[in-house]
Amino acid sequence: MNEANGQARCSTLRSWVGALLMIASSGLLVGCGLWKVSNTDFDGGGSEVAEAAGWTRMAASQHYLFVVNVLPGEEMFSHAAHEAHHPTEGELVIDGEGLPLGPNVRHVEAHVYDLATGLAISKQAPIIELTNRTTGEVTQVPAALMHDVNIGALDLHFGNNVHVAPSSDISVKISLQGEEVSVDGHLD
Ligand SMILES: [Cu+2]
Repeated sequence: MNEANGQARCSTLRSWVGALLMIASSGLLVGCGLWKVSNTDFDGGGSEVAEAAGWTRMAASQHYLFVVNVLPGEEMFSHAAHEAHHPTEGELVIDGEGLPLGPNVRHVEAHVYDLATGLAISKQAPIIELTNRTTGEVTQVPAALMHDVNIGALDLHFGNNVHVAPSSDISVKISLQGEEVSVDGHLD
């Protein structure tokens, strides 16, 4: 292994250790369930009553770490649209098709990491299913591969824009290679 290779591996390992520490610091690495969850809610604009505009959850299965974000809808750009318009915010779709924005559209995404290597999974798309526990509606989220136009490849993830009725409790189930996690949250 040459020195550059060694450094690249070392920095991958460091980011993986960082992710583990984030999980551990959430205080939820207890018990012996198949998966563990960490919770971070954020509001839409700093109001005193937290409006859940979105949230982040982490869960691990036997071989994968899943970081699930539910966000306000994001504009998604194909390579051609990205070249033509040079957007300063939104997401560049690498593989698949981005669904349009609209009323009550949320951006549901899953960052999936191989627990053995710490590297982001990009070759195999997970199945992403959103269940609205308030309305009973079940939505398959087409797993397009994308990353933020500013952050670039470090943000590689799967997901899409989907409609979610306001004031809903939702569950997001992610399946990959026979392994499955599910995370819950509320959206105002
Ligand atoms: Cu995305």
